[in-house]
Amino acid sequence: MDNILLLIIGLLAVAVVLFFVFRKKTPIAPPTLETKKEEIPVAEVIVPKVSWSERLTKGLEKSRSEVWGKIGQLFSSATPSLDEIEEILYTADIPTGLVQELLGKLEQEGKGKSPEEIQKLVFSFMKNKMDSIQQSIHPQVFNYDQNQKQTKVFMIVGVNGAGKTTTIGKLATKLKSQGARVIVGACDTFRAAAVDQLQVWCDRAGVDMVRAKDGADPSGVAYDTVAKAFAEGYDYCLIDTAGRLHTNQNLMDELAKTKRVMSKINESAPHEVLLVLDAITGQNALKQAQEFNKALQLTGIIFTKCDGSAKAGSAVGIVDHLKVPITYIGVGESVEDLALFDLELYLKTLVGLETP
Ligand SMILES: Nc1nc2c(ncn2[C@@H]2O[C@H](COP(=O)(O)OP(=O)(O)OP(=O)(O)O)[C@@H](O)[C@H]2O)c(=O)[nH]1
Ligand SMILES: [Mg+2]
Repeated sequence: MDNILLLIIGLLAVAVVLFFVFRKKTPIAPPTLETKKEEIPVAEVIVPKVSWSERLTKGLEKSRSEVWGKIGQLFSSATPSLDEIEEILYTADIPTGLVQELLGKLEQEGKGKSPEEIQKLVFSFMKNKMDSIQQSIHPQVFNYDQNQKQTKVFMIVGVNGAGKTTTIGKLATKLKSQGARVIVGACDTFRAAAVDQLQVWCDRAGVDMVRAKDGADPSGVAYDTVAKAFAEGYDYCLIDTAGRLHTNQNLMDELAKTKRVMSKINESAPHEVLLVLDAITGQNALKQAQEFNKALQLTGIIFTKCDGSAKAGSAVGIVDHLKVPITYIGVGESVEDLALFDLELYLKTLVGLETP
């Protein structure tokens, strides 16, 4: 009996020891470090879509406020200031003949009219000067048509820094977004940086580019690009050229040669020879245009940087004298800042009349 009692006591003692040894430790909860996630309000970035008409209005602001938009007010006042009008037209680089013609028209038809009626008079004067030349543009050349059979070749020329490469970048992007297959020829082989600049645009646009070694013959690059464009059925072939002074005969001859070699691939090439003119150049732009036209028989003008000066109206003198239409107009550095030239919209925006 005593033995049994001892055994029970022993077992109980062992159980108590085991209980304390194997007692499951309650894990100590770590300090709560969790910080309440703050709801950071995500500002919704709404990039307003700026229409072309708004871009043009902004781009031509200087020319409108300093020159063309003022004429109605100046002429309709109690003491019409013809001298002042004459002066601002000259500072805006409007050729003498045109200035005198416009002043004559204002004197004949503008007396007693409201500022708005005078603005309309200026508008119709300018339109009359440009309309028939602008009609010679074939807009279908510049807009991609899925059914087009043949490669269209555009050769882009101009003085240094006019905006050739940027314009080609914008054009390539636009045409590609219309669905066209585009190839670009980097014929400004004088500067490696020029080719790299074009490469950036082409990569961004997702279009192909033909480049040669620095210092290669530019007409050779033009030939290779046009040959590839025709052989592989590209829709558009855009040829960038090095900027040059219109007074440098050797460089102008080289440009004429570049143009000639393209026609060896296909006699219709280049379909467009487009001179890029910087609006800031004003009166000198006409001189440049005349020389480039003499060497290359231009088919159109691309009027850039109209946002940079009050001289955007000088387009009227250039078109009137040269009889070459403006095909595109540029009012800034982004792709959306270039568009096909619409005479009515351009003139209305320039003189400050209501646009559709
Ligand atoms: N504000 C403004 N700047 C422009 C416009 N078009 C081009 N530019 C700027 O003008 C500068 C010269 O442009 P480029 O395209 O390099 O001119 P380029 O004719 O190719 O120059 P070269 O190859 O050196 O002869 C660049 O800084 C462009 O961003 C425009 O319509 N408005
Ligand atoms: Mg360039």
